[in-house]
Amino acid sequence: VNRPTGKALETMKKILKSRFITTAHVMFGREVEELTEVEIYKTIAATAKQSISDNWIKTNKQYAERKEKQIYYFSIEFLLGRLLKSNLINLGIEEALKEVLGDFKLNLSDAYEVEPDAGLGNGGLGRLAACFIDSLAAHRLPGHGCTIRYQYGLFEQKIVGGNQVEIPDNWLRDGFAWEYRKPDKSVDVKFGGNAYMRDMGNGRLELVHENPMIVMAVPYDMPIVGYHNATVNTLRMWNAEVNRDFSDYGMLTQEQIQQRNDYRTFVESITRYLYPDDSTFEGRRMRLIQEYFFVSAGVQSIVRHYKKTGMSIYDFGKKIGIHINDTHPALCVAELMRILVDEEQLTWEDAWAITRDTIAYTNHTIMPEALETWGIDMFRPLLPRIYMIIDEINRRHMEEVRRRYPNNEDKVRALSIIQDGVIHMARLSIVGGHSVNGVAKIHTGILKSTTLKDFYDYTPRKFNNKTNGITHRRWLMGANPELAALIDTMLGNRTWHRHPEKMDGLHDHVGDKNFLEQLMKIKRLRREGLARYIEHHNGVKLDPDSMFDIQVKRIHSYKRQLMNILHIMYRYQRALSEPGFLTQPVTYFFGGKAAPGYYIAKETIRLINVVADRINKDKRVNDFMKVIFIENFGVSIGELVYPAADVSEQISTASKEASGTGNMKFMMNGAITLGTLDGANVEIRDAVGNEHCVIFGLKAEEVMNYYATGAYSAWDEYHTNEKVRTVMNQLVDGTYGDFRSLYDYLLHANDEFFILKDFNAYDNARIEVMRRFKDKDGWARSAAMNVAHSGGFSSDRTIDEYAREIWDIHPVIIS
Ligand code: 26M
Repeated sequence: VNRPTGKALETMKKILKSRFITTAHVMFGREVEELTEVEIYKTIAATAKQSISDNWIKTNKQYAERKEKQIYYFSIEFLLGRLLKSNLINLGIEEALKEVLGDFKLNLSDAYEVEPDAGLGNGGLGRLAACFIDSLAAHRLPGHGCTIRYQYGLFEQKIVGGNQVEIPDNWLRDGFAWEYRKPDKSVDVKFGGNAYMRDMGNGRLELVHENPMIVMAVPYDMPIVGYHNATVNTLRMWNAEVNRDFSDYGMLTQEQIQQRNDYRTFVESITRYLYPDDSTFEGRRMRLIQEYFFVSAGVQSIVRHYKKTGMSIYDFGKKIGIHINDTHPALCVAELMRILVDEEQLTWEDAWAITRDTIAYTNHTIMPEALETWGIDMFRPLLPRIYMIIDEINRRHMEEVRRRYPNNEDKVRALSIIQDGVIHMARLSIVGGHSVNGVAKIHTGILKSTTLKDFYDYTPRKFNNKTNGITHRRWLMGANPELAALIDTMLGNRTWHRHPEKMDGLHDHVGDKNFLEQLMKIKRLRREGLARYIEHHNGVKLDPDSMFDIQVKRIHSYKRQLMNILHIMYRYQRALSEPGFLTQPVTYFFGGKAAPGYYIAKETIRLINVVADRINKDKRVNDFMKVIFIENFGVSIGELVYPAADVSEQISTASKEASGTGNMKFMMNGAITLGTLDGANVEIRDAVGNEHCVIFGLKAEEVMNYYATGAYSAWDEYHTNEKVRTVMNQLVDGTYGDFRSLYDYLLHANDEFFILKDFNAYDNARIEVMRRFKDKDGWARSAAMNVAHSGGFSSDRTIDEYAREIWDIHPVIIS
């Protein structure tokens, strides 16, 4: 499908216009001229839905008729952001609608801003899931999402007096335009009670589950629109509600009334809110309840739908794939076993073969404190039957391990799913599936050699790498339409829209002065746009010709925002004592949320804001440096930020960032990576070459050696490195108030992320970046090289690899 022009465009406009008017009448009983802002947005969304619904119905029908294998991507987070613009782009009607609205003196961009972000995720993991479903539909692949419909998404961040304050994200307040409630597809999810096997007398055992608490899971479906094709897949979000036959009438005793109230309170709390922590595992009971709730509802509804197609249950694994995004949906393994054994009456062996064929798992972290484990004490009373199943899976698994490694109880312990009273969810995911993948080459390498070494030795063929990607439709075509148009012009076609790897054709043009000039013009335009936003929100005026150096991501020690701000403090202090020290104007940006209970992360935010305030008011340095904290960073603000960047800060301690995906968004928009050899930075460096990025710091191997030998001392570093000592002292000598917590953290935790150790290397790297920025032509060439080689980081490439190498699914052409 190509963009309509001429007569086709006129016809499309006519249809859209009449739909738009009628929709306003039907939904609001108003003429278009009378609509409020929110009503205009909703009318546009409803108009777009009319272009979606036929294809959605067709897609579902044809998937069922053709009995194609279907993939279900289970993720406890889908960080979708706004959907109107990306839906219009994918439908190919953005231009036409813009013109139709123009006839009414309405502005489409204004309407975009009315939509709240669907913020059902913390960061990288949730945003990856969102990019993946976009790419699945773009490639006509039969793949769907399964998640929780949180009533409150990730909190909104306000900065008050330099501190982060969390405001509840009531994103459903005005209703969510893209969801369809499907009460007839509800399923029951059971918690608690008593589970045991009863002898049927005929030699068969039967499962009995007495007195469970029953929660009704109601699905809300969202259409996922393919790019310029007829595919519309589904993201199913589950909502917890009180059971069907729960009602408030009848004669009840005080005790019964109390019980009912308790039940209602419990049920309504299950899908109330998203846990705002993506870095440390806390064995919170409600989180386990959320996990089982959406897993059980999702798997039950998949099996129910599958059986309706009439295919044999023995073919389930050939026709259905279930992907578990990190371990949060790992209970899919046990839930599928439960359904196959208890409800479908399969033998354990048959059920197990099917389950392993069906399930695949992605690991997203090596950080030990993030790995999920559940104590049996909490787990068993809550999910008695699921516990029995995991115990049996493990018993059989252990038998096999002992056959393979006789008299090696160390191996048995390392490979055991249940160890010392806790269930290891990563181990369950590996044993219960046929594929385990990491999210960047270096990350997969570390999994194999270190974190999951015992499992790699045991089943090496399960392990594979799938380097992450981002959808270029949202992050380039949507966020930076001028740059997309320039690429169209330079390549002479739009083939890259569908085949982003074709962007590498730009490589032949990096010597073209006119191209580079246009590119730099667009970068300047985007910096102006961000500067306008910041002036409005922060009241700070910025120089759009300064170098925009940006670090936006969740605040976490291993991502080292602290190293960044300490280095800014160091340069500021040098500038004050050495006139002429600063020669390149730089604006430093930070953005990101801290988990509400993460004290060090919150103190880091406070330090950034205090330093920013001081520097931004200091006339002596203001022509050369400003520091900005961007409040409430998320998907929508990201769309404004990534295109404006000159320098992409990717400075995690090597080995700690599994992949990163912000690094790819920056690169695709022509920023130069200033980073460590961590996660996908390594592959970005390989794609652009050392001349077009700046790499510094300890290597992953060196970091891991220091951990293994304990040969690093932060105290020694502090005492021998004057730059480090001077700036560290400013945390406690009153220069910026009291930041003893950060000072103590660095020294007493022995600088666990090598901030002090990497400080000088970072200093040199930043000097190198500024040196390169001064060479305008060289810089433009580097920016162009980054754009040119970013096509391989489209999630379209990633999804093709999953489709071929893990899922074995194929495009289905919807006609
Ligand atoms: C789990 C249990 C309880 C509470 C919260 C969680 C939880 C939620 C999200 C834990 C981790 C979560 O996300 C981790 C994450 O975002 N990891 C990132 O995944 C990206 C996509 O693969 C990578 O690019 C990042 O490097 C990785 O940090």
